[in-house]
Amino acid sequence: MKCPPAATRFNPLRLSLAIFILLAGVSSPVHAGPVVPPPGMAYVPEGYFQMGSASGADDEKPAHYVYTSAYFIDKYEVSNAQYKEFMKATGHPPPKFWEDERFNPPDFPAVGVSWHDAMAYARWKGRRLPTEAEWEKAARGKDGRLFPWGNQWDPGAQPFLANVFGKKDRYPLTAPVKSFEPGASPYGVLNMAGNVAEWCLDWYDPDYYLASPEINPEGPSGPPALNMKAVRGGSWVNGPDNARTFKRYRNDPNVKNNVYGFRTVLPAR
Ligand SMILES: [Ca+2]
Repeated sequence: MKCPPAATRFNPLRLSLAIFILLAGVSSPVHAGPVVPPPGMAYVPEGYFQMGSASGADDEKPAHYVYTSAYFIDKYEVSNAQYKEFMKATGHPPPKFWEDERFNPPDFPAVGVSWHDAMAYARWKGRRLPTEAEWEKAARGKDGRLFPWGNQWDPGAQPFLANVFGKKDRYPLTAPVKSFEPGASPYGVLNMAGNVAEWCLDWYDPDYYLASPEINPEGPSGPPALNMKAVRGGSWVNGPDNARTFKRYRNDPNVKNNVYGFRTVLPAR
């Protein structure tokens, strides 16, 4: 009796191999490749970073490790051009200083916005303001640095790294949101030191770090006694010490001035 040709002969070993390859292909994780942030945003991966400072002001202590889930954050402060789109789409009233030519060029940061205005813009974009933890991690990375670019800063030396008080950085007031590229943070986020100080999501509590959760802290659950929101990064009216990555500011969420702006966050899921 003749055997069938080799190519058509039943081969249990070959069948097992085929099933294995099929199952392996189905059960293997999909290799998604590098994360592609939405336009104008930077990706900050999940993980721990050092928050606060062991030797700074009382509200910056103690230095402690905090974990955040992955998120995207605006690479730039929200500009007047972007805010104009929001006003056009929603009828939201213009910020204070909207007609002030010193602050209103399209590529300059939106100022004169309250915390509530900033939140309204963020919601319109399907986003929110960064928590203090998200803001600080995006500014300083995981090595506890003092400034977005590192630990050293001579504000008069080139390249200029940030817009703080004075004219040495070429800007006596605010600067375009895409300026100071050499001062980018480890995640490529610009102007986390200076230019406009930035509203954060959290209520401000000077004692929050003494008992804050380790995972995704979001600040006190309700308004504490001070009834103020956190503000970060320092601005064009501050000196270098006040533009450190862990420096905490606060103010009434209704205040509108020409030194506060904001940027938005989108959780990465
Ligand atoms: Ca800033």
